[in-house]
Amino acid sequence: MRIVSARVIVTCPGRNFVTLKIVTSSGLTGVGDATLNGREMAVVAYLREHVVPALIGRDPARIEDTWQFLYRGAYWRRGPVTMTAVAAVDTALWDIKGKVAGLPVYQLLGGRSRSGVLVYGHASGPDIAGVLDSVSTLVASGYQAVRVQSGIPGLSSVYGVSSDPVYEPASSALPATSVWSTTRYLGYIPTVFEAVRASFGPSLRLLHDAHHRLSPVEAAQLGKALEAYGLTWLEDPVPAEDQSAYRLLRRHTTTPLAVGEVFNSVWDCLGLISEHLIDYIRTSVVHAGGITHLRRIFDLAALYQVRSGSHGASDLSPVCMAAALHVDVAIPNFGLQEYMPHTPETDAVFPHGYRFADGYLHPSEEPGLGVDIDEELAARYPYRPAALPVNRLEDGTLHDW
Ligand code: EZ4
Ligand code: CO
Repeated sequence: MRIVSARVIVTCPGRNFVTLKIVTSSGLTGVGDATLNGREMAVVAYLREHVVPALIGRDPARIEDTWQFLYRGAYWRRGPVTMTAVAAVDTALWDIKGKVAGLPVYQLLGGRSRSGVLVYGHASGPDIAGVLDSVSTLVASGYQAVRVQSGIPGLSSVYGVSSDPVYEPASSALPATSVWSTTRYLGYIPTVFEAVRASFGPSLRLLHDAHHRLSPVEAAQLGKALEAYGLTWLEDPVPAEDQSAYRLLRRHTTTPLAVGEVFNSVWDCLGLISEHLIDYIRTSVVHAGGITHLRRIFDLAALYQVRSGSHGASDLSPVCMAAALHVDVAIPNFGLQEYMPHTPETDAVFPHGYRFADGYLHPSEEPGLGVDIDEELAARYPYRPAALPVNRLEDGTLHDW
């Protein structure tokens, strides 16, 4: 069997998604997510210009060799654009291998280690009352783990908070501006968690995402202030590339830490994991080199009792979610999977067999990944440029978003 063609499909059923579809000489096809939010067309060009021509004629069974060929062979390694493109090819080849074997991909990864994949949903509100309502809605739909984000008095827009049921920060063609105050945030967030714990009791798992906005000592203060509320994790407290900050943080708080949604390779994770500076590694299939490389990261993490907590925001397509669930159900050190349902329009473009029940997601039992792209429907939603916002302090200084 040979690869005869590969199509890069861009579609915008409410938001942009990039998908690679690999076609083989036997007629079997495989799909991989290649979506990089706000930088979609860079990955499209990388795939169309540099990757797809080199795939034609290759044996689709040689997943590892193809990964090495694309990673080492390019000489220019790592980075979000490169690793998203490599991920798309790798994911599509695992899909094909599953179809050839007649098995769901998790069977090729060693089979089930658990009966389902525990997920966390997103709760948010403009203030404490709104947050409590939002957490109630999730709990009523079966969620056992909830990420809590809140509006902050005095700030007009805050990361993770939206009046729309579907949170979509990448909306305008050019970046919108949010205004941020760490002082206002640090003063309010502990009161939000105090109220949520008081209303929902000790067993609901609670998480919070600081979205890279704090200095090391501010993050240490927040971690300490939240200890009383028993978080499952505090996510991205400081900018992800400031890795020595975690040494300082660890000396001051036992709030568990989760990092990795902007990491692309095992090299980004190595120090934080091997020094026991984090508790959950949040790399994803689409942004960390596909199933092959994500599993390498999770195997490293397992040596240091670090568990997976994969990024699963709605800007990662159902193709990525389908692939993530096969990995999640198979690895020994699974922690938690992020889950934001997609819109009905997106679900229709990407028919899939995974399902949610009682706080868990379950991978498809179909051969391969159990997800596809309806190319005719996808063509009805042309690409619309959409950028992530930038964040400025109250005096106008550019800050991390
Ligand atoms: O801001 O996926 O944990 N989830 C997140 C996400 C990210 C977006 C960026 O594209 O932090 O909402
Ligand atoms: Co995050």
